Amino acid sequence: MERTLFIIKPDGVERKVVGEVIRRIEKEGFQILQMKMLRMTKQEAERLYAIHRDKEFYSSLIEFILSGSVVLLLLERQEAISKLRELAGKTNPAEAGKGTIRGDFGTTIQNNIVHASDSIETAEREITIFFP
Ligand code: FUP
Repeated sequence: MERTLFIIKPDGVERKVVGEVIRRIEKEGFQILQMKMLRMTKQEAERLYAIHRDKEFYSSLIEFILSGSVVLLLLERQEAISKLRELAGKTNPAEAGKGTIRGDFGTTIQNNIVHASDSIETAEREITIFFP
């Protein structure tokens, strides 16, 4: 069994697709171990996106993730990390396939509805930020 961090970003909450997104992941066999809705602190956002600190989109990305409430889920499943990223779709909604969460609900590469950890190491680091 693997654990991963899943985030429904402010655009997902704003667009009222929280229920639909959670329905999709439960249907694929993910167990919700913990879940909470909150507004991230600047410090949490900076820890989450530390790897992107030097990118040109970084400040805009931080501003976006702080712009509203997010839903944080600690999920468990076999091969949870790769399966969840498959369900989420490619980073850019324009390239994400139909039937993926980002493909169906995302609008721009920044406003792409959800975040899903991309490796075992990243998942451990990200889970610690929000579910210590
Ligand atoms: P992903 O692992 O699919 O979430 O994608 P990345 O780690 O590459 O990017 C993290 C977040 O940065 C994305 F969800 C959205 C944002 N981003 C931009 O805003 N612009 C870009 O050009 C690339 C990523």
